[in-house]
Amino acid sequence: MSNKSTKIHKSEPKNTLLTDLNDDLNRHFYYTLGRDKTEGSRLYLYHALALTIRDRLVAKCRTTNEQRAKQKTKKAAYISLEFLMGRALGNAILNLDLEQEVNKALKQYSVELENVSNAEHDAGLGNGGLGRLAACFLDSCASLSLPVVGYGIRYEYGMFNQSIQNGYQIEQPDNWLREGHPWELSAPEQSKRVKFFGHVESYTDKAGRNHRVWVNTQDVLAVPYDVPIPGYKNDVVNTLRLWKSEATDEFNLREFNEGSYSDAVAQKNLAEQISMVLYPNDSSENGKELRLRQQYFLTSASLQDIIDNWIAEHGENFEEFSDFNVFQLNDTHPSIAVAELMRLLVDDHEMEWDKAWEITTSTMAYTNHTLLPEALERWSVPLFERLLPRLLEIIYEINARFLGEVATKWPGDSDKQRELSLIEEGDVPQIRMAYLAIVGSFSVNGVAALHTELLKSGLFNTFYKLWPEKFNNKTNGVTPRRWLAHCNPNLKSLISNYIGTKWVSNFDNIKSLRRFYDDKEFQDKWYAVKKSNKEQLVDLVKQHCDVEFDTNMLFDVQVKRIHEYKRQLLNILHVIHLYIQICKGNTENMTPRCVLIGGKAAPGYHMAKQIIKLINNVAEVINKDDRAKPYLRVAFLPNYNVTAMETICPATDLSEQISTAGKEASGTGNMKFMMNGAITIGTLDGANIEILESVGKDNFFLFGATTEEIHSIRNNYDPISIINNSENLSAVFKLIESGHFNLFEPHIFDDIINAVKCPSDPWLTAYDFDSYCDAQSLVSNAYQDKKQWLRMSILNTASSGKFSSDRTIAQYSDEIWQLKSDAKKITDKEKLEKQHA
Ligand code: HTE
Repeated sequence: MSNKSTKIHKSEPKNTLLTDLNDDLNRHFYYTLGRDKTEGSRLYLYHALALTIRDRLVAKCRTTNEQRAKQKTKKAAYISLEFLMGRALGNAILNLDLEQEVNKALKQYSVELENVSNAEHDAGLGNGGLGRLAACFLDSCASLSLPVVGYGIRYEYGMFNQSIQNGYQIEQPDNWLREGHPWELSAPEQSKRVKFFGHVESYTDKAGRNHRVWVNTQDVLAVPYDVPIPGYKNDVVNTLRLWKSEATDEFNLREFNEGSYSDAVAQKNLAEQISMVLYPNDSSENGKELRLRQQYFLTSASLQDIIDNWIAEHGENFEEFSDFNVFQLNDTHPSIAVAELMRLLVDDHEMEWDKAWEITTSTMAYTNHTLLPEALERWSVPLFERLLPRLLEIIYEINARFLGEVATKWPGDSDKQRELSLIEEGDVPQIRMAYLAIVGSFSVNGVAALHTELLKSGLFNTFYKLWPEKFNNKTNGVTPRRWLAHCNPNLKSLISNYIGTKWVSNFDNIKSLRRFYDDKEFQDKWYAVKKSNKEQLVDLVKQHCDVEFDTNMLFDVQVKRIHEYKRQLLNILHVIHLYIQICKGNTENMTPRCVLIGGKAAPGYHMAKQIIKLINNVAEVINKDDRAKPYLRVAFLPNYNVTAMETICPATDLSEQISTAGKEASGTGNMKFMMNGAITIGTLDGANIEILESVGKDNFFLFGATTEEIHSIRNNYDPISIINNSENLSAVFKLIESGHFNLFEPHIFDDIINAVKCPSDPWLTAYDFDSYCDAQSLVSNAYQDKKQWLRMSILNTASSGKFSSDRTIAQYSDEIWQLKSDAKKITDKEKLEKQHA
C-alpha cells in the first residue's frame, strides 16, 4: 500500500492469484474469520466481503504504485485534520464494477447486499463540509488517475454520536474501530518519530556553520495505517495514510528503569492521547493544547514520510524536490507545515535557509474555508515555546524576513508591520496561522467565487495587494459516484437509459438530460423514482424520529451542522408561521409539507444546542396537533451523518440553503441535493450563487439580503421594529413568547428570542424573514403544478455538471499542482512514440 517504489520479487503473488470472488468470499468467511453458516450474521459477512474486496484493491494499488515509480511522476499530498469518509463497501463495489459478482456470491448466504452494507460503521473522521470535501477529493483524484496521497489522523473516536433526549442533544462517543476496520493495512516499519517539548541548543561545526539542535525532546511515534482509495473503473487505487500515535519504546524503558512503572504507563497514555479523539467543532477553533499537538503530529509525520520517500529515490539531493512534490493544506489546521518543512530541510538535512525557503514556498498551497473570525486559528506564543520551541524560532525568522519585505513595499509604515506580522501583539502574543500559511505558500484559494472575492477584498486584502498572483478560486464540488450513482441507483438507471453511462466518469455529460426535461414519459419515470426514494426516507424518519412522513407531501430538508449563521432558526420560524396559518384555518391552497432538519451542534455551542431544543419542541407540538396533520409534519433527525445523507438527498424536493449572505464559504450539501433533482431555496451566498447561475433563476427560489446590503443594514439594524412591522413575524414571536412550545419549561427559549431581537444580531434573521416566507409561498405554488416542478427538478440535475469534484480537482491539478494524470501521461507517451515512428 505504501507509495514507496518497491521492487517486485519474482515469487510475489500475481494479481491473477485472486480467483473467483465467490471462492474468496467463502475463504475469508470460513478461514480468515473462522465462521460457519450458522454464524452467517451480517457483521461477519460484511467483514468477509470487505476483505475480499480489499484483496482486489491491494492488487490494484500495487500496480498503481509500480507504474508511478517507473514514470517518476509529480505527486500531491492533501494534508487534512479531517476525512469524512462514511462507508467504504458500496463505493468500492461501484468503483470496481463488482456489483453483479457480489450479488451472485451473496446468494448462497441468502442475504441482500444492502443488508450486509448496513453492518458497516461510518468512518466519521470529520465534522462536516471541510472533512467531506477531503473525502470527495480523494475519490476524484483516484478517478482522474492523479497521484495524490491523503494524509490524516486515525482518530480512535470520530465525530460523536448524537441522540435526542427531551429535545436536547446528547453526545455519545463514537467507538468506530471496536468491531475492526477491515479496509486498513498498517505499516509499522514506516513509523515516524515526532518531537515535542525539550529545548534548542546551538553549536558551530568545523566549517564555521551554526546549527540549532532541538534536544531533550519527548518523542511520539506516528504509525501509518493505509486505506485504499479506488478510482472509478480505471484500475487506479490511491492511498489515504492515517497516523496513529503510540509511545516510543525507549520512552517507556527510561521511566521503567528508574523504577517508576506507573509513570511510564502514564506517559504512554499521554502519547496515545494525540490520536484519541476528533475535536467536534466546525468553523470555530477551541485553542486546546492537545489540538496543536494533533496538528504538529500529523504535519511532521506526513512531511517526514514524503522526505524519506524522496531520499530513498534521490538521495540527499533536493534540487528537483519541488518539481515532484506539492502539498495542499486543508485550511490552517496543518499550516505548521510551513515551519516544519523548513526545520526538516535546514536542521535535519543541512540546507541553507534561502534554498529551503525556495523549496517551501514552491511546494506549499493553502485553501481557506471560512471567513468567520471565530474560526481563524491563533496559537499563543508561550504555548508554542513550550511545546514546539524550535518551530517558534523558525516562525520568528520567517516573520523577520517577511517584515523586511513589508518595509520595502511600505517604507516607514509601522501600522503595516503590525497589521501583517505573523505575531499578533497583546498581553499574550499570538501566532496568526493563516498569515503563516499565506506567507509560506505559492497559492491561496477560496472555495467558491464569492468567498474568494471576499478573501481578496476583505480578510486578506493587504496580502492580496502584496501578492495578487497567489490568490485563486476553486469552487467546491462533490463526487457524482457516491452522491448520485451509488446513493440513487434508480435515478442512475433512469439517467443511463436515456443518455448512456458516460456521465458517471464525465459528469459534464449530465447536461444531455436537458433534452428530456419536457418529455412526458421521462417526467413520469423521474417522478416514480423520486417517489420511491421518498418511501425510503419515510422509513428512516419513522424509525429514528417516530414521525410519519407522507410521500405525497413536499419534502423540505435542511441537514448540516447546526450553526447560527446557517440559520436553522429562520427555517423553524417559517414552520411556526405555517402552523399559525393552519390554526387560523388559512389552509385553502396550502401545499402539504414534511420538514426535516438534522445536524450536530458542537458540544460547547450553547446557542446551537438551544436551537435543536426549539426545533424538537416545535415538532412535538405540531405533530400531535390533528389540525396540522394534513398540512405540516416536522422531524429532527438524530445523528445526521454521511450515510444518512445517502438516503436523504435522493428523496428531497426542496433544499434549504439559507445562510446569512457572506457567511457560508461554499456549502457542498447544496450540490448533493441539486444533483438529485432537489430545487434550492437559498440566499446569494457561497456556491448557491454559482448554482443559481447554472440552473437559471426560474429554477431556484432566491431570497434575502445580499452581502453588500448586509453591510449597510448592520449600521442601523432595528429588529424590534422589523418584527412589529411584519404581521407574520410578530405573530410567530407572540406564539413563542407565550410559551406555547415550552409550557412546562418556562424561559428556556429566552436566549433565542433575545438573539433575534438584538440590534447587533450578526445573522439578520428578522431582516430576511418576510423575504424567506415570500419565497416559500412561491415554492408552495410551484409544487402544486406537478409538471412544472418536474421540469425544474430535471433541469437542476441536468445543470449540476459544474459541481462534480472531478471538475474541481482537474482545476487544482492544472492550476495549482501541475500534475499529469497517469492516463494523460500514457497518451502523451503514445503520441511521442507515434511521432518518432
Ligand atoms: C465551510 C463550508 C465549505 C466547506 O468548508 C467549511 N469550512 C469549515 N467547515 C466547512 O464545512 C471549517 C471547519 C473548521 C475550521 C474552519 C473551517 O463552512 C468546504 O463548503 O461552507 O470548503
